[in-house]
Amino acid sequence: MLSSRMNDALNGQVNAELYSSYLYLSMSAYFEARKFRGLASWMRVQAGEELVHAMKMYDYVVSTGGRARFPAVDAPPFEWSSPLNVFENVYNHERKVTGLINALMDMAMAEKDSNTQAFLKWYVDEQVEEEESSGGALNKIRAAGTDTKAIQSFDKDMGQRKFKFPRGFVMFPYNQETTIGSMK
Ligand code: OFO
Repeated sequence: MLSSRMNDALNGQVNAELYSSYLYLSMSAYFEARKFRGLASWMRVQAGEELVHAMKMYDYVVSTGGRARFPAVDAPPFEWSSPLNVFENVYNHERKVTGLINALMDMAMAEKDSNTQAFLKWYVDEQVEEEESSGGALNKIRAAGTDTKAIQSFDKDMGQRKFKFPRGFVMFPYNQETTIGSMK
């Protein structure tokens, strides 16, 4: 059973994950407008992953008898000064999210809520990956500088990223026949 404080804090994180999804979709649209299809695709996959992060946490709140509540999601920025500036923002954003997850873990430990601690461990590990992948992308685009060929090759490489659901996560538990991408 979640304490009401923990319930509120997890609801706050669902909101933060939804904001992340919004942010990356906005970045995807920025790259679409500039014809960087690979980067647009990478950001779109990232937006999908953030939605999964939100849903996984929502499922945890519901399954532990908590009550999900949905305050407004902030509007993300619409413009960035350059592709490099986008990735600087991605990296900084992920570092901020790591701080939010660590604060949730501190709260679960202070409340001796071992269930929530075990649940949050997945997010702690995920944030290590998020910082690694966004930091790696930032280093690459920084190294490309103003070299058009290097930026095009970065765009192409980034477009190879594939979306994967986390192991064991079911997006539509009440309708197992729904397959993402099957509807035309
Ligand atoms: Fe949900 O990890 Fe990024 O923000």
